[in-house]
Amino acid sequence: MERIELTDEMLSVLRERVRDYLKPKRYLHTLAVEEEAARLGELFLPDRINALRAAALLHDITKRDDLEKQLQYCSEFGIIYDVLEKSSPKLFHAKTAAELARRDFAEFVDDEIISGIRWHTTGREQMTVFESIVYLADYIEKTRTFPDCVELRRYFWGGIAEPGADVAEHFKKTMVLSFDMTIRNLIEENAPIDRDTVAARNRFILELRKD
Ligand code: DGI
Ligand code: FE
Ligand code: FE
Repeated sequence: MERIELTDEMLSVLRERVRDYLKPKRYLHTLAVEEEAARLGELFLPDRINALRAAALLHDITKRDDLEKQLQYCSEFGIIYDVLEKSSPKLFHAKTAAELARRDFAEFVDDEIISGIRWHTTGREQMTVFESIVYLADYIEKTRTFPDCVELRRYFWGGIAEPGADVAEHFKKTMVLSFDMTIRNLIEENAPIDRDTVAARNRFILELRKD
């Protein structure tokens, strides 16, 4: 699929249309992810800022749906899942949001936007810069008050502000730290860790060793 050029007017329409899919608090989070993704885009992907904004606006559109509804989407869209995912129902929403966005918001998406939505929760091995930006924006957007999120936000923007900072390397280090935090919390909760999360962390660590 070709890349789509989203105008500011299209983003305004999208911003109103996604409101129907989100609870009020989630809508505020979504708008904050949009702003954060745009800031990160200015640093790392300046020609895709509006696409990043669209991915951010759509990333949680199935978050309010319960397990029954998630499973309904899975059969409707032919989404395959395993036992591990079924035991962690929070993992469904990234997959189902990607498919719902493709169906209900076809005129606002391209493959890059869909994959940004698809991988925003777990990450994956060899994540693209686009996927990484959506993932990180979700983690560090300014309304998040969870201590790890606050710490990661400070770590990332603090490192960027350092004179002579290697921004690409610092971005990778921030990604590793985010996975460390997520994995640590999952262990604390005795929850399974998705293989894509582990693969994503491993890949960023290997890339840092190469540098
Ligand atoms: O949808 P949001 O709340 O904005 O954020 P998100 O899509 O990153 O979802 C966060 C939730 O997903 C959080 O409760 C932890 C969970 N999660 C993230 N990675 C994994 C995971 N859960 C499991 N079981 N395994 C993972 O690897
Ligand atoms: Fe999410
Ligand atoms: Fe989110």
